[in-house]
Amino acid sequence: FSDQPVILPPGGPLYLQLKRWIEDAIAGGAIKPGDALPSERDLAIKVDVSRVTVRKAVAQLVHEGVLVQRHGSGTFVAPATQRVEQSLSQLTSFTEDMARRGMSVRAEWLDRGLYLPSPEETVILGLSPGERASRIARLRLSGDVPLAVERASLSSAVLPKPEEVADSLYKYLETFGNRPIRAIQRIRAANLGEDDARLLQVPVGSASLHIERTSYLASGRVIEFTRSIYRGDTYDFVAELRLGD
Ligand code: 16G
Repeated sequence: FSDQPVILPPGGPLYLQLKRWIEDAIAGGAIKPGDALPSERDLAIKVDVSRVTVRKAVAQLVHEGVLVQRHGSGTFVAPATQRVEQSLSQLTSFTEDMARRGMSVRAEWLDRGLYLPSPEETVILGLSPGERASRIARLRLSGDVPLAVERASLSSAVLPKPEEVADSLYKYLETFGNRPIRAIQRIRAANLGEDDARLLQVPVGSASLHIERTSYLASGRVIEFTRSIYRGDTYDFVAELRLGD
């Protein structure tokens, strides 16, 4: 933000003019991904509009995923994402995939607990009568960039203490000899609803990939049923194809 006076693009309500001005500043490179926006007060003074106008423009840009708000530290231009390749032919964990790319990995926990299973969980996980479903749900990030939302269900017999999963689910399962060795994965395109868009910090309606993975132990027992939502602007899924017989 230079010291030049701000000239808002004409047309429409003032908050939309300010919104467009911020969008143009980002598109033109005057403010870059990760940059902090001036405080609401400073911006109001600089642009010579009311704080209500600034708040409205910023709220809309946050809703659209252009800006992100971090509690206590302010408003920032959403970090740029780099696309990554994800193999479709190997049974790997998120943590392993990220380590292979040399990227950091972090989770924000949305849920960890034992629940009465849904009919779907009972059938897919092959739960016995009275057995609970152990659910873990988390937002998976690299640094500040959210990449995926994952909601996993396991039987309470294999994961009686979901709160003990600290980082990698597969690493945790491996310590009990329960690492899955095979999985069926189904991928479907979907537009993001409000809740998941907010978590992934992208505009509502953005493209995403909904992935369902059912994983099996060597014994043939299902160990995990996970629904993942991957950002469409980040992932390329790659599989090697061979000529069939
Ligand atoms: C991957 C799997 C997910 C599994 C997780 C374990 C997809 C679409 N999903 O994200 O099913 O639960 O890895 O990762 O690939 P973790 O060991 O790092 O927790």
